[in-house]
Amino acid sequence: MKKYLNHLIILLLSFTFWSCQAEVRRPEVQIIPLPASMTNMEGTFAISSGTKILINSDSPEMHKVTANLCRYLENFYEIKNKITFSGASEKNSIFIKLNTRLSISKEAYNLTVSPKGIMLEAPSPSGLFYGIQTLLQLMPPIKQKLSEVVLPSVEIKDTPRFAWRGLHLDVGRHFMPKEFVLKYLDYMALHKFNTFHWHLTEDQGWRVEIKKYPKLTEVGSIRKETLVGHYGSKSYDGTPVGGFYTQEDIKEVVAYAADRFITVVPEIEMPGHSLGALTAYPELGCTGGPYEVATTWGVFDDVYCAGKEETYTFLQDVLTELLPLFPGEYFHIGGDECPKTRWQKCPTCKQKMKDEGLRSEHELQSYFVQRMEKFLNENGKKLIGWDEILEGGLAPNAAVMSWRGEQGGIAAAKQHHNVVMTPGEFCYLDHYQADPKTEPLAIGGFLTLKKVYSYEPVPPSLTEDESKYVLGAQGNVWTEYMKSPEQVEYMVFPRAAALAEVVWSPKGPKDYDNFKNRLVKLTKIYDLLGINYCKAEFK
Ligand code: TNX
Repeated sequence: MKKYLNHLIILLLSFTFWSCQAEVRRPEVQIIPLPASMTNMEGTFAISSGTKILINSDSPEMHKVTANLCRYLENFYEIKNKITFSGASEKNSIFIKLNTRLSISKEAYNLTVSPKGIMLEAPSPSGLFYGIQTLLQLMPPIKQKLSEVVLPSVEIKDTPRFAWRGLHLDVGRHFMPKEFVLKYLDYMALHKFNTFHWHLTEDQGWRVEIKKYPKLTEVGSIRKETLVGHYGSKSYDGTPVGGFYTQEDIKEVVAYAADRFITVVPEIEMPGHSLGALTAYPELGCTGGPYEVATTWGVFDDVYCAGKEETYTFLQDVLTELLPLFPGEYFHIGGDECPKTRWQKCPTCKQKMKDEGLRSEHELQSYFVQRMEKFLNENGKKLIGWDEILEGGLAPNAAVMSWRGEQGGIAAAKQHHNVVMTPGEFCYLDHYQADPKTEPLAIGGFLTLKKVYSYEPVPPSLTEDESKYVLGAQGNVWTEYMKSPEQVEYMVFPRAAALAEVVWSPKGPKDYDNFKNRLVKLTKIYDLLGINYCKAEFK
């Protein structure tokens, strides 16, 4: 009996040793955002320079999608692969198959890694692109010359939950160089975000070239100095801040985004947050100025005059130059935080209200937004604005971005208008993410990684039919307290990873600890890419 026991122990020990070895050889699968369905399988597949990349369609889009994979393999592991046109899979290959007859959603994909090879299939290039983003996360997060890259066998069937998976960037408060905007788009792609909301104009600076109105950038993009510390401080830094994008820059950014299946939604703020423009063209305000590009934060009484026809002509001219640069379906007109103080006293505004039968200044704002909507619709675009555009009556086809909680979004969805959820409590990435005592100065608030992860964009008060109007959610990045790209990265990551999972992965019970485990690998990728992320959750 004792003899057998010894045998049994030896057998058990060797089995444990063997399975540990297998464990070491088969890397863990840690993907963010979590795919809709995933089955781990036995074994691995090794990509080497002998692995062929096969594509079944020779279109430029397919080459762009595939280039993304090749670039990664070459940059990180110095592995170069041959791309070959082929209708069928082969041994030791990565087969990237566009299959338009596949009845899954446009951005969905199926990915199988097995000891025989890799098969990625999707009905559109965007699905293939997301499949490749997943494939990249299956690779080891190191930058090192390798003869082969070992991937765990896995079967993934993935599809996004929401169509609008957004990240925003305010370049009005602090201008961010074009080179950083391009990086931001790369980081978005890694997380499968597909909408970049570019907030281009503000009280503190107008940031886009408009050929018909050169003073917008010559004058309106420069503020003489900036408030030091929190609102209420009397101290200023004495340093001028400027910066703007030329229309050529815009084209470059939009094309770069398109290569990553990201739509750029520009925002030109109106009727409020417009001191940059008013300083350049004071005749567009109710009092006629003079105005000054703001040096502090908050909400200002001086806004576009809603009574003057010149205001509408000016804004339509601005949009006429910008619309051809942005191929997406939505154009954001702001609409938030517009005090009615000047309008109440302005004879031109009062006259306009009388002429149009408007009973309140809120109705005057609604009239303003409706005129802009009509113009946008006539030019083939849809209007989106912050939830204040509900006040005084929503424009007929407008979509609403709900930021003051979810109430605006709920009201709009109940009126069968499209909605993007960005409530401050869950989506404001400018808020503190850890103890303010140990964090760099931020605007305020408190939004932890865990809280972002807990967000559910469809409020329970909506019926199933009304829920369909919730296009998705977005993280907002207001840059009052972010002076540099590094600071933007610090505030955005890793909270954007939590949000990516909110908007991509299926609804259902969420396991935060599991997410945090997977985040370890993603942060190693951040390290490789040089992203300056916040480590408060990893201490
Ligand atoms: C509110 S969100 C604003 C922004 C500020 C932000 C700071 C919104 C539509 N307006 O102008 O930058 O709060 O968190």
